Amino acid sequence: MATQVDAETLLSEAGEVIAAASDDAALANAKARYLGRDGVLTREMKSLGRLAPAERGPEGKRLNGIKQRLEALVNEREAALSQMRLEQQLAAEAVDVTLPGRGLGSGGLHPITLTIERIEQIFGSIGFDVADGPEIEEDFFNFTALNTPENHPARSMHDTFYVDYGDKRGEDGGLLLRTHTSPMQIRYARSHQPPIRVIAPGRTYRVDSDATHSPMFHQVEGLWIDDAISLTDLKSVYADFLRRFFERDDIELRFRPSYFPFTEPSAEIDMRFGDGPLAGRWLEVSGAGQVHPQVVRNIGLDPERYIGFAFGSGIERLAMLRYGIGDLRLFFDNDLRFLQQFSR
Ligand code: 2NL
Repeated sequence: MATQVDAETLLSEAGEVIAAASDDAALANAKARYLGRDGVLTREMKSLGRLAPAERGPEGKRLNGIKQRLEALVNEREAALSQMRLEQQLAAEAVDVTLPGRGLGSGGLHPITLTIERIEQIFGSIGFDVADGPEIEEDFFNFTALNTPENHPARSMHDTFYVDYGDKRGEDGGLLLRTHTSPMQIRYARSHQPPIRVIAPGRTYRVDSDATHSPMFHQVEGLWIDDAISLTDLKSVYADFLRRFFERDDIELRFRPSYFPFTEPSAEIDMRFGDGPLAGRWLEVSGAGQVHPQVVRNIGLDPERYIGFAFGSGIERLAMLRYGIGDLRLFFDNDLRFLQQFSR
């Protein structure tokens, strides 16, 4: 009994099955069907032994020829599938190099920075210098020079962050995160001659954290000392500042008696808009006063000869009033949707 498989029929049928294999798994199945251990061709090969010896040689040759052509068909299909895969991948990963670039997103200044720049510009225009100084400060410049008694509650660890900083020690012993920007003014006043006319904006730190207090916040202080600077000058300077800061002239000021160790007399400055959503409401915007004679002495001047005023205002508060911001924490959340509203 002969292995009478017809080469052309087999090859054309196998050709169709192999060509229809649309992925590696289908091709492996097709290959197994013709060339595998239970495949059509293998079966034919196995039956060679039943042929007459004289027929085995030619028939074996014929089957081998078919096998080679089948293998060639499988290899071709394999190559075609691999080429298709590559083309699909290239199409999926195609980059359109003709598109315009995305560019670098432009940064912007933080609203607190913008507010500080605005304050510096206004005070600069009336002759105030800008002081700078360390945020890690010595006890002397933060408290002692400002006439703050040794037992004052502000000096307690409940209110002030103290810093352990190797063997670096201030005159009175400790280092701390400055609780106001006054120490910059003390440093400035001790190294300049009157008239001393300076503002000191910057970061300050207090042990306080809730919806309306951040442990880090910003202050601007002002100091003007000469031989005849009075609270009258404070009122005109601060009124001018507020009118220019808020860009309106319907602003009223009110001084309320208060107490600070570094000024005497001391006052809280309230302001009131004549118009708009806050009209008629007194808003506290600053502490202020006449520089205490002991502080004048501590900066190296004779209080019999020199006199002046100082004030301290919260920058977040001024920025919130100017921009209509309702929540202090927005300044520190770093949410771009908030911050981008201020970049110009
Ligand atoms: C407040 C109070 C104030 C000062 C700060 C000051 C600075 C020197 C001398 C004297 Cl060098 N005084 N600064 C004076 C009065 C009040 O700030 O509650 N600010 C938010």
